[in-house]
Amino acid sequence: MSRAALSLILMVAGALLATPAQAQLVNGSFESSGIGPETFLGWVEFGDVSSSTDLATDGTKTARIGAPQNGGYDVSAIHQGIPITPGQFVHVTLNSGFVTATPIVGETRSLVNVEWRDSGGGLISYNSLASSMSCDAPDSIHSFERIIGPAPTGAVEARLLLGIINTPNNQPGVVHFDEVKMVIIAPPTKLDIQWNDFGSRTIEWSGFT
Ligand SMILES: [Ca+2]
Repeated sequence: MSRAALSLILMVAGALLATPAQAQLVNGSFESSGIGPETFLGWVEFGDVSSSTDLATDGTKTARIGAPQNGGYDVSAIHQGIPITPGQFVHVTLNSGFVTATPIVGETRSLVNVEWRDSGGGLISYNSLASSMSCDAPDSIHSFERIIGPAPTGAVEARLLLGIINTPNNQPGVVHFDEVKMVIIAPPTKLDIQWNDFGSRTIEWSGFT
């Protein structure tokens, strides 16, 4: 191979590696295993995260995430981002639930956060919602759907964080997620904003970043 050809190949490879994050989430059904310490391909994790077959609605696997119960506002979660520009909105859909053997108890609840990140990876702001709570029936699936935005000034990434949070009372909980999607959409109409399938269950957390 000529030096020029090799150089071209290296340039192409470099361009591929430098390509920004994809416009859609990878492995939102959690069917593909991760590399190294990560349980799931495409997702970064921390805390109590594992693969499960309970409550799968697509394929055979879900992301099983357990509350850490370390005496504070403790979080276990997975996260993955897509590129965004200021003013854009994201449409998030997913299924979540818990099983009878490991219920979500009391104030413990799932987290569906969209974090707006700047070019240095710094957190600008975030929107925090809950998809599963202790008042839900066990062994049932909640279909969560929400339009979130707009992305603030300086945002280059919309990072979806899925997890569970317990309060200092250390109540337990394990949540399962499946069929997770987040896509960029055009700015919503007034009708879109009025539409809300989640009722009064929107929860804003100010103590956790
Ligand atoms: Ca799945």
